[in-house]
Amino acid sequence: MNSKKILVPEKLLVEKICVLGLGYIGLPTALLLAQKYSVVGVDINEKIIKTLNNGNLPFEEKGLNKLFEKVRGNFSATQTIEPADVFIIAVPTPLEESLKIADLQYVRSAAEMIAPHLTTGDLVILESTVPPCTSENVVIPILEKSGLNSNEFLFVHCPERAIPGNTLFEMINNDRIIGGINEKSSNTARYVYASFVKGSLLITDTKTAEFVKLMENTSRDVNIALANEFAKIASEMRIDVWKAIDLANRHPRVKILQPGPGVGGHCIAIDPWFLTETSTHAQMISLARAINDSMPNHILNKVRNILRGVSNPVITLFGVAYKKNVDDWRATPALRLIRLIQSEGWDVRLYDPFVRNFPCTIQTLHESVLGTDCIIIIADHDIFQEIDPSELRVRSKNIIDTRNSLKKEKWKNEGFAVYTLGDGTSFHSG
Ligand code: SAJ
Repeated sequence: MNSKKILVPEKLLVEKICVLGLGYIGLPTALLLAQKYSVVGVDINEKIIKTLNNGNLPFEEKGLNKLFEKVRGNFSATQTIEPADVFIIAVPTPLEESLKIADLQYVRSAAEMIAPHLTTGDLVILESTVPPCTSENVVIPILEKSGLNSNEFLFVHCPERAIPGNTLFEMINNDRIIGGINEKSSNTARYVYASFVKGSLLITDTKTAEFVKLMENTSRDVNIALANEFAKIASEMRIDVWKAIDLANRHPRVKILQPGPGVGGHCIAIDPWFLTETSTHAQMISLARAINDSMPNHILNKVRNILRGVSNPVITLFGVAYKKNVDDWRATPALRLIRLIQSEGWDVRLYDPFVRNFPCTIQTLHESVLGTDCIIIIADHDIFQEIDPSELRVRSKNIIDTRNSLKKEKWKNEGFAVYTLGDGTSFHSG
């Protein structure tokens, strides 16, 4: 047995860490670890590697630039994996849309990349979100192709919990779950994360860790679905759901989330399916998914009502990111709404000052509204508050606010009809 290093956690020798996947989670994690360790970031995307090696970041995130500047001496980016003491897998787990199951191809190939470099006592950390038992049934068997069996290397699942838009703060301050295949694995991972995590590092087994992560995101999805259902019911009853939710949340044990145009992003719209794929008992989870996915249709119904009789309508979406103040547009409900509008044969224009590389053209504010009949706010970026409605050269003055984000009077004073989702007066789908 090749005994490359001392494996007593309290005396652990970790010098080099290899992070596979330099996306919204992998890159911040790599840079936080580079404050203490020598870190190599690996990504199959050549553009990301070049961008980083030229001293730039591939995406924006609060505080990341400053951290990057600080740790650049300890961090390098490459397309090929290198031997290390710790390997962290932070690659995406997309949804196989037609089957509603996890597509594990990136997780598999990351494990395949690690296996030839794995030596006795190395620690492998899986951060990517996966269906329960994936560590045991998929990842560890691939790592064993190294010739080592699972008691010769260390393995934990340590799901990330940070919220895009506040990633660094949450990576440092949130509690984390560490699910090891044995005590030594968990203790070693705890030692590594303790270099930057101020929250508690809570130890469990791998399967429970996988399940906990999915429960967290699923509970948020179900809660948002409930808020969306409340919004529709409140509309029927001419009640302002936003005020009603505020009041209900004054109960000490009630925390209802906010209605909106649907749930996007790479996590909450996807992870709940990883539970339904492994169980025959899931019912509420898929119903919540269906409710949230139906919100763009609900909005379209409203647009149909507003624009009845208008020939060749033009509709403008403000904010195609999946939520406010981020540039990430993965699984954004805007995409579904765009398709629905196009299938009506209507013209759709888009404005989002943050989003890049979107599949449809994004225009400037004034181009996007020129001659439009209806503006719809999808992601309520703070910057939209600065828009002066008197300067917009629209054809018809209609604005739909799916987030209850507008200062209504400002728009009404310029002659706009303001329709707010769930406000009890303006958003009836009939
Ligand atoms: N949304 C609503 N109403 C709400 C809250 C959110 O409609 O009240 C929508 C958002 O607009 C967005 C979607 O839900 O389209 C998801 O946004 P989010 O802010 O709820 O969550 P994410 O996807 O940015 O990050 C989540 C977080 N999980 C939880 O809060 C349980 C984060 O902590 C996870 O690390 C992340 O998923 C992940 O990577 O799994």
